[in-house]
Amino acid sequence: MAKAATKSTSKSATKPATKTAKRAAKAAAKPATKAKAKAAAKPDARATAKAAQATARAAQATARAAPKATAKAAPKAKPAKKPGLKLSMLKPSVNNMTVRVFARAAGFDHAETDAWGLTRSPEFLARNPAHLTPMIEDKGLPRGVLWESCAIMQYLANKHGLEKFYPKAPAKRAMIDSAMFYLVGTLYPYVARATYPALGFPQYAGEVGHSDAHPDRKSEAQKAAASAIAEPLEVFHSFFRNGKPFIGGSNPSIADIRLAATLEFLAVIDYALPQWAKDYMAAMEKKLGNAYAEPAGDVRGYIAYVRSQAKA
Ligand SMILES: N[C@@H](CCC(=O)N[C@@H](CS)C(=O)NCC(=O)O)C(=O)O
Repeated sequence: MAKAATKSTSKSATKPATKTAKRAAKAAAKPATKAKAKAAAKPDARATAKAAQATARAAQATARAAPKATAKAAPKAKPAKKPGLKLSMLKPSVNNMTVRVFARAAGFDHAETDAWGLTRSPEFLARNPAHLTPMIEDKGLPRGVLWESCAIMQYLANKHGLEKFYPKAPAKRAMIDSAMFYLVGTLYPYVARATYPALGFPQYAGEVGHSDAHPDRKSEAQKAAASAIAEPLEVFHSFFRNGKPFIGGSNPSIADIRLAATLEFLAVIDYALPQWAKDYMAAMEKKLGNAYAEPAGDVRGYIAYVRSQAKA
């Protein structure tokens, strides 16, 4: 039932309200029984109202954008934003911050569900046996859901032709992919080992930090990881940015969003970022504005909270 309503809403929202209204009336008139008629009318009525709102919004936008000479021409109904998207996320996480920043910067009309404490529930596991967030739900996906922050950004950028964030040209795209794989495979594990103990996040099985080892050994492992960060971090500067403001050139790419979000965690250990990295993060925030600042605020708020707890 909920599924049918969502389907009907998103489809009809892209069509003019008059057509949708006609269809709704036709559909409501068809069913033989009263109960059926009620059930059929409900989602369509909601869909019609939403479609009417979307059309009005689109009409306003078109009217605003129209040059004077064509101002009298009938406004073309277009959805103001990209179609709705469901995102399950955890606010303190930079993996999640990545997709939250991207979704805002790309103008998705997405709904965020806080999955705190729910990722290992039977309902979540049935959809996502890896119990990982960020996770999006999209009916075009073979299994209905997708996790892994970079894969989510790649998918959405591909699906909606967002070349500004993820260039189509194979060589340019390869650099973005390389930067993201290098981050997730090499830099991030160091960042996790160095920061997760301070963040109060569990580490992965097999890690010293996860074991029964003596606290001194755990502290050594944490320090070793923190000192290992500098080398791969420098690679993003010297190789991937190569004198440009961002890995993506003059505009942030999905690899830049992934990198800047990752670096946010380092504040929890007072990591001494090189000046270029501080400038780079400031430039990301300046360029993306609230799209960056709002999800970053959740991560920063969590860091401030754990730090205040540590002091108390
Ligand atoms: N490589 C993944 C990492 C995702 C991840 O580790 N997610 C954590 C939060 S930071 C999570 O959802 N953990 C919940 C759980 O394992 O139950 C990505 O980039 O999306």
